[in-house]
Amino acid sequence: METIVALATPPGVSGIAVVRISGEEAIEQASKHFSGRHDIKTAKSHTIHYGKFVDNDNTIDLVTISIYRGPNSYTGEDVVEIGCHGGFVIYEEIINSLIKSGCRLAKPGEFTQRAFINGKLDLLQAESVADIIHSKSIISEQVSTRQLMGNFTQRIQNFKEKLITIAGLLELELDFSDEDIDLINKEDIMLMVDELIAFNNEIIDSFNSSQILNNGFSVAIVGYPNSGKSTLFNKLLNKDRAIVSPIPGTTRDYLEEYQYYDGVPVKLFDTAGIRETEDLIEIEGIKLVESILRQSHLVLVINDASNNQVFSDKLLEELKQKYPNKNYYLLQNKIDILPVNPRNPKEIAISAKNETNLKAVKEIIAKSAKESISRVNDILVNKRQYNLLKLINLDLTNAKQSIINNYQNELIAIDIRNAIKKLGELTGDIYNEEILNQIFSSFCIGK
Ligand SMILES: Nc1nc2c(ncn2[C@@H]2O[C@H](COP(=O)(O)OP(=O)(O)OP(=O)(O)O)[C@@H](O)[C@H]2O)c(=O)[nH]1
Ligand SMILES: [Mg+2]
Repeated sequence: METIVALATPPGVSGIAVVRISGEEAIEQASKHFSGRHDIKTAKSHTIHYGKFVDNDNTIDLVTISIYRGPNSYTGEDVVEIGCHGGFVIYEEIINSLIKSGCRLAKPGEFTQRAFINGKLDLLQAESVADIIHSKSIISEQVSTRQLMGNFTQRIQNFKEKLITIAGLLELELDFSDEDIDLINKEDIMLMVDELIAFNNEIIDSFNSSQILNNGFSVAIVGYPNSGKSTLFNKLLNKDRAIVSPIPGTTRDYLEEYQYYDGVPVKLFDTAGIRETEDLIEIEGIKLVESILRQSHLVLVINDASNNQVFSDKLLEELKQKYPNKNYYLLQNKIDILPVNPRNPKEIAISAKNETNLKAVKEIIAKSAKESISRVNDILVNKRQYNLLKLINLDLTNAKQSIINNYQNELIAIDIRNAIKKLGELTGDIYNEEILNQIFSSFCIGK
């Protein structure tokens, strides 16, 4: 394996930065550039050395060098971590000197990929490294950390062992098929398969929650022009982010901002007012509203109640028709001009401008966001895992159907074997180059 090098910390101004080297020649390469009290070539594993990092006769920086000898390192290979000063210049010079003397710049995720290949992490754990690095919320960070410690893998392994037992018994029974021996009761298989499907569904459900934890719970503010969408957006964010004006059609593009509600990241959208218009830019903006509605979890329809209370009822009905399965609230705005009585619990009277009753709006966002992640349990899955789990469930459902139809053991066993194979792909017991590249390319360089 070639010896690879990359910056392991984010680039930028900081107290220290860490350059990581991994591979057979890691220690040798580092020693070529190190001048300190000891020769690091003979240094023991897990020791730190202070000295100069030099390139030819130039001192680049005063550094600390941490030595990890394989297999007791992150990647399982010899690893050297160089602690240097932050900023944009020093680490680049250090990396360039190392490349000049024979290291290669690491590809995104290559350190973690090597850790996986050397058996330091399984695939689920490797993927959760990416999730931890990218996680936008504390809750998702905690779940990914648990996953890194192997919780999910353990549950999946149990799952797999049960299936292997079933498949084994079914196949064994085939050998005795002349003798009419029942090694395994079909009803017992049904029960086990049902249990596994339920477990599987639980994980599949948590996918949606994990999407929300990683990408945010989306809340769209929509309505006719001039209803007060941008005013509400600004008040919720506590800053003048969007332009507010009495001219209808002020917001053309959409605006998007993150905010935390009870630890859940919420993505708030301000959108262009919906109306018939000849204005081309406005038409484009209105088209964008549709794409935002599609990805939203909660939709706040703002009505200008000073027009009248039922003014936006038609719009609300149309949206519900077009985008069902979303949570809708109708906010009656501008009650400072004309007070209204809400007609149902999904209608709230506010004045965005005077901040009247904004607390109720915030509570709705917080409550919906919180509910949306209640399915997370202990398991976070990503798109690859989610797709595999769905396919596994299909195999299991087929197996179940074969039992119901009283098909031969052979046919039932085939579906169960298929499910077992996919479970192997899930944990990475079975993998191919393509899957690996796809997973690790989503990492950043240096991870
Ligand atoms: N009296 C009163 N005026 C409000 C209230 N909320 C917003 N307005 C006013 O209504 C006008 C339109 O507000 P915006 O927030 O720009 O409305 P919008 O829905 O974003 O409008 P478009 O971007 O054009 O679709 C502005 O003059 C606001 O000051 C309110 O609660 N009470
Ligand atoms: Mg606006």
